[in-house]
Order: sequence, then C-alpha cells, then structure tokens
Amino acid sequence: MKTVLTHLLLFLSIVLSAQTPYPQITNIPGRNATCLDGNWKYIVDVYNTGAMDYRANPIPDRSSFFADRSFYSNQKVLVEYDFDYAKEIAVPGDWNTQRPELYYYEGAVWYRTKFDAEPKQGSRYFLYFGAANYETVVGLNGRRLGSHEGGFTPFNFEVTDRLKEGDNSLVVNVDNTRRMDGVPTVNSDWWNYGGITRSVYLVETPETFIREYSVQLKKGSQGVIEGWVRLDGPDAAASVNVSIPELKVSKTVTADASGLACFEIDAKPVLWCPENPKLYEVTLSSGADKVSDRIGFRTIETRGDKILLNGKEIFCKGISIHEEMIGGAGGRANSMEHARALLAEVKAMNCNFVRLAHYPHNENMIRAAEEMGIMVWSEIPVYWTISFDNPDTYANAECQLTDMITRDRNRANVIIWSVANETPLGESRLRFLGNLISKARELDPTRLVSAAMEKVEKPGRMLTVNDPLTEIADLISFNQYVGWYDGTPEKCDDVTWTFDIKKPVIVTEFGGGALYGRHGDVDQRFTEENQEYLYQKNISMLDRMPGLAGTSPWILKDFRSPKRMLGGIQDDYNRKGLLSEKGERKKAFYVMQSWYGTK
Ligand code: GCB
Repeated sequence: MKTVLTHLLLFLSIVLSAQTPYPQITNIPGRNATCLDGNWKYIVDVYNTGAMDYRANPIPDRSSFFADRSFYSNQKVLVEYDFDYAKEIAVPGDWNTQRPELYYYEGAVWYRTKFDAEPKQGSRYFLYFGAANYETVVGLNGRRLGSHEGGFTPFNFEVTDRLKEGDNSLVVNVDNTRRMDGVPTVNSDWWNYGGITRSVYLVETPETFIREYSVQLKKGSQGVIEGWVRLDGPDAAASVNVSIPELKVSKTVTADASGLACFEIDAKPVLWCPENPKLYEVTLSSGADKVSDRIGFRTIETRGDKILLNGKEIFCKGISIHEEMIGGAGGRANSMEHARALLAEVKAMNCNFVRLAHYPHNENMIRAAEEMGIMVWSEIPVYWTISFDNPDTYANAECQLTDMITRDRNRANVIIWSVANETPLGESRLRFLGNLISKARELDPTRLVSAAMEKVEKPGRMLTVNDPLTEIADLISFNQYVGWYDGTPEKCDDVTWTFDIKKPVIVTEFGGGALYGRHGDVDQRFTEENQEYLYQKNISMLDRMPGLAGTSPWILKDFRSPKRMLGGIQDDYNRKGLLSEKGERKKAFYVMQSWYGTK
C-alpha cells in the first residue's frame, strides 16, 4: 500500500512540476544568459490539429488537454518534421503585425527554434520567456516542460536535465484565444496581440544561485538601505555579499536554511528623483554566483492628500501608454529602442510620470523610464468585467500581480502598483480587489497601491468617487470622460468635484478622440480642434479639483483596438492619442505640454 501511495505521489509531483513554471528568476540582464531571439519557424494551427490524436477521447476542455503530458510526444512527428518546411517569424514579436493573414488571428501557433548548448557539470539552466500571450506550452527536445497562463509577465522552466550537448529543439505553442475566466477577460479595448512578444533566454546559474532580491531604502528612512536575497539550490544556507562601491558599502550576511538572507546597511545615497535619476551599481554575490544591477534609492508615501517623493510633495505629471511601438508596423513594443522612442515623447510633454496601462509592460520600458527620471504606475489586466466570483481567475490575477512585483521591485521609478481598471462595483469584486491589495502590500510594503476607479454624479452637478475601494487603496484614482462620453466639453465648467476622504487624487484617464490632420470647429468630434478644446476645458476643471496630485490622460498614442470601427476615422484605432500611430503630434499634445510646463 505504502509503495503504491509513494508512486502515486511521485507521479503527481512529476505531473505538477511539469505544469507550473519554476519560481521567477529576476534581473536577466545582470546574469549569464544567452538570448534566443531571432527568426523562429512557425505553424498556424487554426483547428488545433496538434491535438487531433485526441479525437477518439473527447477533450472536456483545453486545459485538461494541455495537462496531458503525452500529447507532446505524440505530436513529435508533426512538430519536428513539419517545422523543417515552415516559414519563419521574428521572436520577440506579435504575429498580427508580422503577417497580413494573421492580423485578426486568435488561436494557436506553434513555434520552433534550434540552438546549440554546451551544458556544464555543476551548472543549472533555465528557459526564460519575457512574455507570451496568452497561454503558452513549452517543450524541449521532444518533452513537455509545462505551461503558463497570462500574456504580460515573465516565466521560466528549469531545463538542467533536458538540455543536450550540441543541437537542441525548443517547441512552443502559444494560444491567444480570449477566455471568459481569463485575466483579462474576453472584452477589452486593446488589440489581443498573440505570440512570443518578449525576449527568450537560456539562463545559466551555478547549482546554488541568487534567484531574487530586494535592495531599497528602509521605509521611512533616508539613511538605511535594507533588503533580502533569496538563494536557491542545495547549499542555500550560504553567505551573501552585498556591495555598492560608490557608497563604499560592503556587507556579508548568512542565509537561513530556506535560503533567505536579510540585511540592513547604514548609507546616505543621493536619492533618485525625476530631476536626478541617480542609479548605483550594486553587486550581490554568493559562492559561485554574482549578479549586478543598477539601483536607485528613494522614498514614496502619502500624507493627507499629498504624494511625497523623498519627503517632498510631488505632482505626477503623467500620461497613459499602451505597449505599442511608435511607427513601424505598430505592434507590441519590446526593445529598448521602442521604449526610448515612446519615452522621448513623454519627456517632450514635460511629464515626470507614466501610467503603463493596462498590464505589466516589458522590462526595457521600466528600465528606460528609470534612467530618464520617469515615475511609473504599473498595472495588472484586471479590467472591466473579469470573473470576480471565480477562484481560478483570482489565483491567475494574484499570480500576475506577484510576477509583476517580483520582476520590478528593485526599480526606484515604480511608485504605484495598480490592481485593476474600471471594475463594476459589487461584493465579490471588492473582496477580489481587496485581497489583491493586501497581497501587494504583503509582497511590497514600500510602494503605494491603488486601482483606476470610476466617478459618479451626485445631484447638483457634483462629481465624486463613491467606491469602497478608496478606503483601502492609498489613492483616490479614477478615470473620467467629462466632455467626451459625458456631455460636451463645456460641462467641465459646470461641475464641482468633492471627495469624502482626504487622500491624494490622481485622474488616471481623461480625454477624447481626434484623427491627426482632421480639422474643423471646436464642436466637431474627432477633429484636432475639438480634442484641443476638450483638453483646455478639462484642465481648467482639474485646476479646481480638491486634492489633485497627478493626472495621466488617455493616451500618448493612437492604439489598435477592434472595438473602434468608425470607417475613415478609427479604422481599428482608438483615436484618443495625443500622437498619431506614426508619432505625429496633435494639437492637444501642446495643451498638456504647456500645462505640465507650469506645474
Ligand atoms: C477607459 C478604459 C480604456 C479605454 C478608454 C476609452 O475608460 O480604461 O481602456 O480605452 O476608456 O477610450 O474609452
């Protein structure tokens, strides 16, 4: 009996470990990693032919199909043989903007790349994906490694026992079919770009290695750097050294049996701020492992209705951004160059803040913003009407939140974690978001946590936010479209804003649409003049808003959305950008530029 049970448990643990990615390894740029980006073979699998061997046994749902480990080897002939005749597509990249026939495609695509490796005795190897949208199944050398759900967060699988000397074959199935219970759900106002949208790496580490760490100013202090390092491997109770040469700081601590080493160091760093985005070279080493990072130090807190950066009041002069490149094919942005091009426009608008909507953007974007002195609001795609009653949906959202915080917790410019956007009020939603906020604070007690909420109208032309979430969140942050979805721009002159609680107010969205180059009267919708007027009216309203601590109008650049069907004007683009999709500035851009110039 005992052996049967032991075998059963062993089997279960193999199946489970093959399913779930390994805990996230952070700071890939600071490690020994080989980039596997390039042109990969691809096969579009509209009817899921890769699963056809299962016709005899009806598949109850896709997740159980993916959970069946044997499918991968059954399909070996298909995936290995057919790829030799397949065409190529760039990784990273969405498939929609690379192939005209895949522009609207939602479904499965198989990818394959081959790469050489020389696995060393005593090293461990991991395959790391920056992101792939939405469900990804990964196999190496004919065996399935596991799967991942969620389109905007990194995941990695250990391949130490699967990597071969010489030629290796990596096969990936990415499926961007929208799901009712997914995060996001089936309905959203952006393009559901599919594919391996961020870089892929083969990461090499020693047997025991530094998996993740946190290095930042102690909360409430500007003279103590605190943090922790998590070691992973057979000798996890080892010593760890943290050094910041420019501050003449070097400290060695010993990890406990679980591999966790905590430290505190007295130091007086020059503080990171938009005017001086100072970063320090930090080196963490333990045994054979050494990881370098560039880290900034700052404090962020609220007092009454003010946001304080390094103890001083700051106004967040922001703009919202989707992860789409300026110009080119206009698909998912992923490189440092894409990030810098977007952020150059942000700087030109006199901003010091961006709202990276509505999902975690790629790491290049956060790092480029940090170097350029731009603060960040970072969000997970808990958007509109996701399934708040479904525990699996919650688990998925919490996992995305955890992965976002794990990846970016050492970035000084990230000041706000957002757990949602415009979600309809209700008990299960409040529980869901309340739990996410608690989780965010448990993982990171140093930053502000909020969500983009919605406004309501009270009698007497009064506007407010009547959401119980404002009691839990650190901010009163909300979207409002007075003058666009809500009346004409003149309505801005008539309304009065009031808030019951004293917390900093951030207007996370406002604005309206205009087609670049379309001109007319101020009351003619979709003209640059109308958008300019709408912005002028909104700004004079915002100047009267109590507790206003920042804004991030909607949005930097026109972005693709299949919900935008007005021919000749929208043509699959949400036109609320202050720039066209090519990067041409509309008149309203200059309204924001001059308003922020005075702030
Ligand atoms: C919103 C949403 C955003 C939309 C925007 C719009 O409130 O948060 O995702 O794109 O409105 O343009 O309607």
